[in-house]
Amino acid sequence: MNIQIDILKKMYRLILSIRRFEERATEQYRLGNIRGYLHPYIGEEAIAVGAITALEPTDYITSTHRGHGHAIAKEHCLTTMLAELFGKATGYCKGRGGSMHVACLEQRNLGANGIVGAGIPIATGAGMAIKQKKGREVVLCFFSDGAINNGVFHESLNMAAIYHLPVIYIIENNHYAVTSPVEAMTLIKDLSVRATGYGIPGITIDGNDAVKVYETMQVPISRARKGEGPTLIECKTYRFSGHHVNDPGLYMPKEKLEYWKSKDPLIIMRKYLQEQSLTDKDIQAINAQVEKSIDEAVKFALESPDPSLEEFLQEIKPL
Ligand SMILES: Cc1ncc(C[n+]2csc(CCOP(=O)(O)OP(=O)(O)O)c2C)c(N)n1
Ligand SMILES: [Mg+2]
Repeated sequence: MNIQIDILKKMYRLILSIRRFEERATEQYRLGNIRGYLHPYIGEEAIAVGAITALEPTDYITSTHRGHGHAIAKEHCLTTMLAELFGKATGYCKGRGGSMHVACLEQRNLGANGIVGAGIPIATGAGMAIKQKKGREVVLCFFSDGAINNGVFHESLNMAAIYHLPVIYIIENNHYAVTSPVEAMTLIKDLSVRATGYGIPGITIDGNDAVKVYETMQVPISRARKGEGPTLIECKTYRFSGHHVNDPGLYMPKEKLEYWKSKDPLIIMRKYLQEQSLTDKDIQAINAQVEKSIDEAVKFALESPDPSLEEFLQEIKPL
């Protein structure tokens, strides 16, 4: 491993921020302060954090219905995000989007998306725009195993391949699409073998190890910046709970869940920090910083105003 300690500390802070943000958001959901759906990313945090930390701030991402982790890894403001989940006027989308539609063009997040697979053509289009403008940015496109059997997956990857677009497609294989196990939905074991069908590189890695994800990103990012085209990366992982906060996940075998929990991205990241001689005190200082920012986010979201009806209607433009 050849990563600076500051990057390791940043990745630990981001993984913990996602974890605590979602734990606190779930509490607020149970209290009735967040409505609709909430899809936790807990257990999968190393993918967003490892992959996005390898980017430059001017690079783009597309996200999914399970998108809090991507936004937090892109250093979105936790208070503005939680306010959006609460549907408050102070949220990223003025409370119009909620959990599944956090987007921030300034921070180059082209959006979470409630439609499975819909980020794939958006990322591909963004890659085409970058190519037309002769830019050097890259696009990271996140989606899970359920999206790979959608038609847009095939169409987009083939198009990105033939035009050598600067897009990196990341399959967060958490082994389920709602209750459907991935083994029942495709006969291939490593989902990255699909890359062969498009003539592009495909890589399968452990998605619970943020350092491994970060390191794996280096070659695909440099290829994309040089105009050498897209890469497909499968990150194997597992969600630590059901599909959303109201799904008890009874179909998830206990032994499998325990196995993946023993590979908790936080445990793995703490080990890396300890190997670099970071003391418990140093780690506790990061923990305290994260806790403080989430306390502030909860307070801000609770105290923020709802969107006013007048302002709401101003944004609806007649045809
Ligand atoms: C096009 C489309 N089909 C179906 C749904 C309903 N739906 C919501 S989430 C989901 C499962 C998605 O599974 P996956 O892509 O593996 O993402 P994960 O939930 O595992 O992150 C489905 C089928 C939808 N939102 N959009
Ligand atoms: Mg899935």
